[in-house]
Amino acid sequence: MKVAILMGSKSDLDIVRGAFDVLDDFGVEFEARILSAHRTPAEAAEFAASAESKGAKVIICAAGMAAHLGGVVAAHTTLPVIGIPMVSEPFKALDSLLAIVQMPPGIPVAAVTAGKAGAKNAALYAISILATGDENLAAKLKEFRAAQKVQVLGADAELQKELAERKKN
Ligand code: RP5
Repeated sequence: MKVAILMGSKSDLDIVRGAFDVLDDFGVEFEARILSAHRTPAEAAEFAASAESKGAKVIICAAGMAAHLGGVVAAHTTLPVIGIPMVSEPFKALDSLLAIVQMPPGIPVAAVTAGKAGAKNAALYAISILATGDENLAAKLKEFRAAQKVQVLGADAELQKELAERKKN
């Protein structure tokens, strides 16, 4: 296992699956658990404390509402921790985002945006951390960026064609 993923509830799983997809695409081994900072605090702490010895290089924590999971995990490990704020009622993702980023100095947690984009970016960020020590993965990341660029430039070329047609008519 290279990446450990925790989510606070089964209700987070649909969004977190987006991170599984990216890690699978890059061939990065991960382990994922549903463990809560509040409902299963001992299990979450034990998972965090043992992740490094199981080979994890980075931990992703998805949580909503009073999203303390990333902070609690970071308190039990020196591995980099990335938080994904979950969208929840009544404050959407703002409460989760603030809970994740408002760590006291000394125990950092990085945060990505909420929702699907956040899950995808958490996985990509974890991959970029792993890629600093893995040439293969670094090459795959560069390929991914190049493919993304081709897609955007393709869309732009189509738009220019459409606009040129409009001018003619
Ligand atoms: C958090 O509370 C979880 O991460 C979830 O986003 C939120 C709501 O949990 P459920 O009531 O849906 O289990 O701990």
